[in-house]
Amino acid sequence: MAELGEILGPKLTDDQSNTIIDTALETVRRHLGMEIAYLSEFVDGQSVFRAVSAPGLEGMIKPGDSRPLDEVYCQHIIAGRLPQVIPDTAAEPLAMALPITLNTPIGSHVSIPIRKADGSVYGMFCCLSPRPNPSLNARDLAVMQLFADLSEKQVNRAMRDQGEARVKRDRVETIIADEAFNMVFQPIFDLATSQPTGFETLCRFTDKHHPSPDKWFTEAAELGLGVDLELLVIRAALRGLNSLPVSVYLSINASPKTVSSGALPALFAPYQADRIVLELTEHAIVASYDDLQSELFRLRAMGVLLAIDDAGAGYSGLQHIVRLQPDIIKLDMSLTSNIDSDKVKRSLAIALVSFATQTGAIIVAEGIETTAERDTVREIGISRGQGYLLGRPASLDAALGLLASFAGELKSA
Ligand code: G
Ligand code: MN
Repeated sequence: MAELGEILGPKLTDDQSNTIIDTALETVRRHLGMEIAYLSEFVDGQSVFRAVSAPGLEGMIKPGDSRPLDEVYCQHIIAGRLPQVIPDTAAEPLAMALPITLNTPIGSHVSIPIRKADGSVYGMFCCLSPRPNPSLNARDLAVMQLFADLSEKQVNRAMRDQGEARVKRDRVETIIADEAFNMVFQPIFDLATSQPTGFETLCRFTDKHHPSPDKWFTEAAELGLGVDLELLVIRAALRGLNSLPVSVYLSINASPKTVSSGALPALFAPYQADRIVLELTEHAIVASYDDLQSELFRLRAMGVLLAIDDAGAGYSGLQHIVRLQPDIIKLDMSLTSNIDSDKVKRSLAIALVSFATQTGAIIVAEGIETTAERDTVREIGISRGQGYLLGRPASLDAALGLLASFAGELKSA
């Protein structure tokens, strides 16, 4: 695949690619002083014109038109029954025997087969004139070959991109159809009591094509399947609620688009809404704050708590926090990391704690990996923490085991 990528060069848009082919056709046609140049594709026994340069002759030939392969020169040229360069069709008995030669008429003809990456014939790069063109020679063919090669590259590039898009779509559709993922649960601790108070549900896909789960959500979103995938994952995450004690909440991730879709209240309805925290990611672009706000209002009226995820990660500043007034602010792990030794991060966290105190919000420090980080965030007044030091994302059984171990600790205390 990498090899093919190198041969075809960097990605171009379809428009850029079409412009290259159109320019190649026009250049060759003018160089040879002929009336018509086209790039065709063979489809189901037809020669379909994909690109055409024939100023003033649009009524005769235009992109999308087709001719039966039996009636045109193409197959005879590929089989070697007709030469690639025909300065005068009158000198070629086979050409003269084809009705198209006199009907069109075709006086001179030059053509080069265009091949797919696997070597099979895609179609033809062709130039023709109603008049004979006695000057046509091998050098003209060599020049035309350069432009045909360039066009061939574009054709193969477009086919590669279409193939990749199809593979991508198949991959995401399979994941959705097979629900090919597991939910894991990462504990969120109350830093004052050192007890787990809730769990963030995180999705782990069985297909490791993308090692990071985020990439699957991004890819699904690119294909217009982002909301479908997120809703499926949220449904799976919620099932965990029934197994967990009522004092424990679940923190569930959703993009603004999924919230705005209006599908969440129905998904949440069978559950105790005040045990659900909805984590809205800060880096997600908000298309309409009005739609988002009205859906969030519905959800919060049900008792759902709102958390802003990845706060301080620097994607969209403090927009969400100011506009949405969340119940919980999740401090991004980039700010927690080394907070014990980094004065600037510490100052920002202190400012957020002050903001949270005044607005009645709770802060959760994400990504705590060391005791020094944990102690620092606790010292500056952050009330909850999450991270590998405290507990890794794990199965529901492991989450229940963790809770049981803490219940035992309490009993024995
Ligand atoms: O964007 P969000 O905060 O929802 O992403 C959480 C991700 O961070 C999960 O994939 C989770 O596995 C990972 N994660 C959770 N705790 C830690 C941690 O302490 N360190 C690191 N590096 N990653 C973590
Ligand atoms: Mn999250």
